[in-house]
Amino acid sequence: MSFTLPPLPYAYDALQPYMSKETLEYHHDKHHNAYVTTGNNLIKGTEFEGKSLEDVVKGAYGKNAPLFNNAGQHYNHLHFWNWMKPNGGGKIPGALEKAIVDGCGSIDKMKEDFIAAGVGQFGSGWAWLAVKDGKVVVMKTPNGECPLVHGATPILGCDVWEHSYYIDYRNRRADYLKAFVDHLVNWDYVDEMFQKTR
Ligand code: MN3
Repeated sequence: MSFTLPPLPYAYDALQPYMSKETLEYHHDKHHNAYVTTGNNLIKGTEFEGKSLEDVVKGAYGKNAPLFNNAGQHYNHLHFWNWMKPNGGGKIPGALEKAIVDGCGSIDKMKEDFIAAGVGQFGSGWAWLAVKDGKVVVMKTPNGECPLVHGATPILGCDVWEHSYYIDYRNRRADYLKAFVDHLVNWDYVDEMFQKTR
């Protein structure tokens, strides 16, 4: 199975004013596409050819860094586009809301910790909500890593590489993360991933 780049699940201008058409054109069409084509070149002839994307990500971690970086970023971005929607943020589905309160203390605390994780990630990386040992936790990872390689299952991630926000927010990463949490998150998709961990 080779990696393919699906179209964005909404129009390029659908997330404005929180994420611009220009950002999505570069981020999806250039950055994500590069992970797909580079990943396809790197996987050829390896033991990972024909495996599921999640198995490639987990198997290549610590073993084949160039392949891991590209497969990991492909996995992260496939979900990232779906973790956002126009008019996002807002109501969190009931069972997920309860699990977040149980794991993080409160919804406000989860948002605060999620933003702090993204701001505190030195250099490129991701802020996450993940399920670890049955509990919803906030995590952060560098570069193309995700919770899958740290014994957890990601249910929400925010890309804090500069290519994700610099056109719209310049150096203001905290403002980008706040806009992501308040106006972009597709909690139905987060809930879908959460339900699969139950
Ligand atoms: Mn990115």
